[in-house]
Amino acid sequence: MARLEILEFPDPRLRTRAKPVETFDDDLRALVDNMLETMLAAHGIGLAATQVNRHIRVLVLDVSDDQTDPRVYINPRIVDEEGSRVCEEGCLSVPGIYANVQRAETVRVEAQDRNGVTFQEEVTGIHSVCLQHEMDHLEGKLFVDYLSPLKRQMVRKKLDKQRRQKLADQQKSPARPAP
Ligand code: GNR
Ligand code: NI
Repeated sequence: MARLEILEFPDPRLRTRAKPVETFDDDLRALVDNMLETMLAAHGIGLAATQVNRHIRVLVLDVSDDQTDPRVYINPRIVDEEGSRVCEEGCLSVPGIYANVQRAETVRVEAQDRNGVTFQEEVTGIHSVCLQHEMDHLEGKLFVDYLSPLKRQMVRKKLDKQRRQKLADQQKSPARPAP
């Protein structure tokens, strides 16, 4: 297992539209395991392959309280949806930014598991919000796209500032070289 690098906004690779998975092999299962490890290490509740620069239709979730319920969705599609709700969202690719987004309240999703077996499931609450957020990633879409252009500009500036601050901090106390 390995931790993968997570791309960050405004990286243009996050805008890639993911292609369907056609082969369910050991490479795919290794990607799924690495995505789960990366998501848990980053304290995320979901991760799309797009975020780790793999442009295929794979996403993982774990919305359980103690992160013991990993879920895998390959080639997911929403077959039915109902209601709407607004939820404050965050994203591992847009660190430190939170904003309200309107989504369907309940969705019925059809997807394949890591062995290619098709299943259907109805999800609601944070599970539904997170699933829709991850499916947006597979389309090259980010939650900040739902904000006004002015707010999105503010997000860019805040991220730039965070990155400059991080660099400055690193220069103040550089990591000691290995002996
Ligand atoms: O960890 C995450 N939390 C979250 C909170 C509210 C709505 C969506 C999410 S998904 C996010 C992880 C992530 O960026 N997945 O793409
Ligand atoms: Ni995200």
